[in-house]
Amino acid sequence: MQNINLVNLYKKIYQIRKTQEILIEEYHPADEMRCPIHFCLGQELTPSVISQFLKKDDNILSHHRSHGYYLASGAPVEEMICEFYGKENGSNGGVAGSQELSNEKYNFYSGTILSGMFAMANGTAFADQYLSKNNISIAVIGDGGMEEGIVYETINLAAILNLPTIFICENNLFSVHSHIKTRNKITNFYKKAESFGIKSIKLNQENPLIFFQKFKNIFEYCKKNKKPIFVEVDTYRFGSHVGPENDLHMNYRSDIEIKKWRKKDPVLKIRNFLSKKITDLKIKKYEYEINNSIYKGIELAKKSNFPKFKKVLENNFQKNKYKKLKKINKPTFFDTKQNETKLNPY
Ligand SMILES: Cc1ncc(C[n+]2csc(CCOP(=O)(O)OP(=O)(O)O)c2C)c(N)n1
Repeated sequence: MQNINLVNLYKKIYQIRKTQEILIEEYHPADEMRCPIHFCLGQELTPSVISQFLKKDDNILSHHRSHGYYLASGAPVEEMICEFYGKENGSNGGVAGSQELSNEKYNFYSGTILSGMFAMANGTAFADQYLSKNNISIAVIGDGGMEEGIVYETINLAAILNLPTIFICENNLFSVHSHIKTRNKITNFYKKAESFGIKSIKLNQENPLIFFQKFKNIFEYCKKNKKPIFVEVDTYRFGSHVGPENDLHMNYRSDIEIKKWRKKDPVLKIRNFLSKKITDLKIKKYEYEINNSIYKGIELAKKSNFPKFKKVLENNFQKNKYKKLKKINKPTFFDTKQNETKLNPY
């Protein structure tokens, strides 16, 4: 396989997985992270592959299951952890927590309003198009998010304006505890997206190297043609919908189903590929370094300060971003010459 840096890919997927595992361990009984957290155990492949193609000024916008995409952007793990502990050196100054996690320096944004970040990506992609920049936007939501009306307005507008965005649906079969088949007659979301006249494909995680190659083509398509593309990924979350606890007692899925997905874990598959290229000792050294940085983040978070109330008020973006918004807020692409409707006399 050409152009694949297995070391970098493994380091990223391992970092995402291990951050989840360590934070799950740390959550209780310490209870020092006081925000609800949607862990992405099992869903690490898409963000780690994306991280291999992202350019510095590309935008990445994610739903609530966001840690993988935060780390894919290259933003520091320590700042993310400090954010979960509500500390002033967190990526959002300690006031966002997990569900509204962002890191402006790395063009990473997430939000808890289901599907909201799809629509926001039309904004970032339009800004880049308007300013004649070559960046693209990557927007990620889940299968539950695909049931919101705003998704289809967003895709339609992106199609009409040729907005350079990779729209991704991480289809993990569940919206909280409801199975996709109880919620949709037609479960192929990529077909629905295709009906808006954009390129649309479906991927599975069976072979991470093929998955990598397909994403390479997706990035090339979006960058070269400056057009939107939709990708549906079949995936599975190993943990509960929210929080560190197991939710098997809810009986919405079986232990056997989870074990079946665990057997084809992409993290292990990529480690196996890598072990054919470099020694196990070398892999363990990388793993050790990553574990260390996560534990250091926790240590730092625990001894850092909570933000001062007055400082928190400075986060009101209206004050420091308003001038920029005013400048860009000129009608440019809407048909301003459209004639006003004049009724004929009766
Ligand atoms: C507009 C809106 N409606 C409902 C919710 C509550 N909610 C949070 S997560 C979720 C399920 C999301 O499922 P999916 O999009 O498949 O993502 P997953 O959690 O499976 O990753 C719901 C309904 C919300 N956050 N926003």
